[in-house]
Amino acid sequence: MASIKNVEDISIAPEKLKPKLPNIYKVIILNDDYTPMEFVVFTIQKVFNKTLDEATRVMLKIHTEGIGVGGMYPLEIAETKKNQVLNLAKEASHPLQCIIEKI
Ligand code: TYC
Repeated sequence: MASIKNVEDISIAPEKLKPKLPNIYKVIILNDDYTPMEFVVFTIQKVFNKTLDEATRVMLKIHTEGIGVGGMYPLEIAETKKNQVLNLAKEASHPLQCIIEKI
């Protein structure tokens, strides 16, 4: 096996030197005709740690525009938040939908 005699002989691929930021995902909540507004506000407060005021604004944006962003996170956290929203909705028998999308 060839041995390295000089530090100059060590080469590192440029992509390995670049500090890599994690991919970030938007957690998007969708509007529907049946889920009560209060339930959406409650869910946004609980899952995304928002105040009543912030959660109400997000809910109204979803209600008027069709979609809204609860928060933005690395993949594993975004998946967890999405599942928390879907589980709360399922438990309460509401059709509230939530998806994640890479920025
Ligand atoms: N459109 C619903 C209603 O009128 C309220 C609602 C808001 C539902 C946001 C879902 O993500 C949602 N009751």
